[in-house]
Amino acid sequence: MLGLGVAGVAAGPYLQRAQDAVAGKDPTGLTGLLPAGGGFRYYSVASSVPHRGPDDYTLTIDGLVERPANHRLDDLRAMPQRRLVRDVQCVTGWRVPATPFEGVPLAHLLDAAGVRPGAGAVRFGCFDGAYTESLTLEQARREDVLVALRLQDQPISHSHGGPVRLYVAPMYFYKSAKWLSSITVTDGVQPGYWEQYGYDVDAWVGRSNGRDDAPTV
Ligand SMILES: Nc1nc2c(c(=O)[nH]1)N[C@H]1C(S)=C(S)[C@@H](COP(=O)(O)O)O[C@H]1N2
Ligand SMILES: [Mo]
Repeated sequence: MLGLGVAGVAAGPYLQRAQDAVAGKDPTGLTGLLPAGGGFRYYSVASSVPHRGPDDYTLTIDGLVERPANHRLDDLRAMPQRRLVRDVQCVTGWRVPATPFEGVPLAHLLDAAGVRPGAGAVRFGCFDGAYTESLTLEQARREDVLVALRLQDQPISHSHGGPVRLYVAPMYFYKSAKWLSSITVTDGVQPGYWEQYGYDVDAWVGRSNGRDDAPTV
């Protein structure tokens, strides 16, 4: 526990520098600079992102599963929903307290697809065509990981990654991939977009931020 806390503090400045370095290459020059209201900041590594809604949104589930699927927005809305109220914490320091997210538990979608024996991880793709994330299968099955349809009790807006984004409550917000379009079950973890620039693959929000939701083992 103590080790995790110390690692979190030590990693902070390094991660900030990593993000600054990458922001310098951002074609828009806007990444991380635009306040998005309500304490959020707007982040996108892509300069423009298409809009998708009930007529043209699909979430693909594939990879090491028995029953690959394409879910439309209405399909997702008809599934069991869970609402969580937690603090949002970006690794660069900004935080939005007590933020409601609501959506389908990722574990429900994985169970519906039937994860094959031997699978170990999940990779997430986005319809911005650029961002990726991943989780171990054990992390992905946590009850506080959602395929989110609602933020602050409203449908998720385009700028917040709507109509569907991932929400990984116990981890830094970079894990919560916006504009989610695919969930691929894989053998092992493939580091996501920011993780290739030095962010932790295991992004537990640590004690240094007043929380410690990491496993105690
Ligand atoms: N597709 C996509 N998802 C993303 C990002 C991104 O650039 N593209 N940025 C991540 C980071 S670093 C943060 S802090 C949050 C920001 O979410 P917001 O724009 O809704 O505040 O989205 C995360 N998910
Ligand atoms: Mo972030």
